[in-house]
Amino acid sequence: MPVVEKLIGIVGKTNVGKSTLFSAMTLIPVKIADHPFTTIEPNIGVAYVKKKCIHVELSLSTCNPRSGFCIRGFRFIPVKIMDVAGLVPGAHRGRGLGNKFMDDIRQADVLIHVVDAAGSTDLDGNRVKPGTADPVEEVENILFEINEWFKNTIMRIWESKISRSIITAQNPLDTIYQNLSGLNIKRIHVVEAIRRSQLESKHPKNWTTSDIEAFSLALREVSKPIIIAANKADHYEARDNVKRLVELYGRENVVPVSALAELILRKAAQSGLIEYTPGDSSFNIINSKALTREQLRVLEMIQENVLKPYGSTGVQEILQRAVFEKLKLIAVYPVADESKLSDHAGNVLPDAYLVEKGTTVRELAYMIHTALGEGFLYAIDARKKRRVGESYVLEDNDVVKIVSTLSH
Ligand SMILES: Nc1nc2c(ncn2[C@@H]2O[C@H](COP(=O)(O)OP(=O)(O)O)[C@@H](O)[C@H]2O)c(=O)[nH]1
Ligand SMILES: [Mg+2]
Repeated sequence: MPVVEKLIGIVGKTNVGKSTLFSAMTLIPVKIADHPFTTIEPNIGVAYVKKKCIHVELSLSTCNPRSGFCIRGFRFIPVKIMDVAGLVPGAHRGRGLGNKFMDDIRQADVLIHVVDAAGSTDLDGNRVKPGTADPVEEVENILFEINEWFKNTIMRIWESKISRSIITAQNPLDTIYQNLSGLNIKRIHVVEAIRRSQLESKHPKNWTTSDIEAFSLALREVSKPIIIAANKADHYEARDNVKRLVELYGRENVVPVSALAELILRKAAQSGLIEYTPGDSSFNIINSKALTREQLRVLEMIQENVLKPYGSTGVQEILQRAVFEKLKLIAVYPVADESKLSDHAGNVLPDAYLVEKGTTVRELAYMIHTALGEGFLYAIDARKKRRVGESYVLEDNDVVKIVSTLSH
C-alpha cells in the first residue's frame, strides 16, 4: 500500500465534535471486506479524499484499489487523521492536557480546527444554552494557544541550539530547519516563513527577539495551516455564526460542517439503509420500510437542516480543502503495465499516491521503493503514451509506469 504520509490533526476545545468528526471521517460508507486500516492507533485513523476516478475518464469498466476504494465513479484515497486531545485556555502553559496536545500536533501537516458554531459550549467545554457562547472568541482563543505554544517551542530551540550554531553555519537556513525537524518542518517552510516575515536581507544570527517571533508566527502559518470546521451547523443557532465566521476568516478558511449528520449518513449507508456518497448533497433511501419512524425523521431533518441549506454535511468538503488547497497535493497512479493500467497481478489502477505539486517522477519512484528510485531509467506516461525522463514534473491524475534496472 502507498505510504500514507500526510497527517491531518483535528484540534479544538472540548465537546465541539472532534471525535464525532473523526468517527465520521474514518467510517467507510460501504461494506468492504478485509479493510485493514481504519484505525492505526486509538486516535489515529484513515480518512479518504475523493476524486473523480480516472477509470471512468479512461472508459474502463472498473478499478481495483489496493488501498482506499472506488464508489459510483469516485475514488477515495487514504490520508491519516488524528483526533487530538481537547484544548483549554492556558494549554500552552500546560493547563489541562496541554502537553499531550502539543506532542500530538508536532507531526501534523495541516490542522482542522473544529468550532462549536452553535455556541453551545463555553471555552472550557462545558455545555451552555445554544446561541450563548461566541465561536469567534473560540477561534481566537485556540489560535492564540497554538501560536503561543509554537512560538515558545521555536524560541526554546533557538536559544538552546540554533543561536550558537548559526554564527558559524555555512548555510543558516539548513541549520534552522534541521533543528526544527521535530516539528515536521521542511526547508521550504523556512524559506517561505522568512519571505513572509520580510527577513530575507537580515542574517539570522542578527535576528532580534521580535524578528524570531515574527518568523515563528509565519512558520506556524506555512507549516501547520489551519482550516475551520464550523461544526454543529445543523443547529438553528449556528446560522448567523457560520455567516460571521465566513465573513471574518474568509470562505477559503471556513467550512460549515455537521459531523453528526455525516456520521449518521455513513452508518446508514454502511448498513445498507441508504445510498450515500460522502460529499453529496442528497441520499437515496433504499428501502423505507426497513427504517423506523424515528430514523426517517432524523434523515428528513438532515436533508432539511444540513444538506439543503449547506449543499453537503461539509465533512468531505473540509478534508478536500485541507488536502488539495492547504497542502496542494495531487493524485498520481503508478502502474506496472502501461497498456492494461494495472499491476503485475492485473489489478487495474491499484494505487493512488497523493504527492506535492512539483514532485518529479523520480521522486515518486523513491517514494514507492528506494531501489526503484535508485535504479530509475525512465517512465512512461501511460495516458499520453510517451516516455518521460527523471525530471518530469507529475501532473494531477497522471498514470505512470516507472522503468528501472529493477524491472523485468
Ligand atoms: N447537533 C450536533 N451535535 C454534534 C455535532 N457533532 C458533535 N455533536 C455532539 O457534541 C457532543 C460532543 O461531541 P464529541 O465528538 O465528543 O466532542 P469532542 O470533545 O470535541 O471530541 C456530543 O454530544 C456530540 O453528539 C454536530 O455536528 N451537530
Ligand atoms: Mg473527543
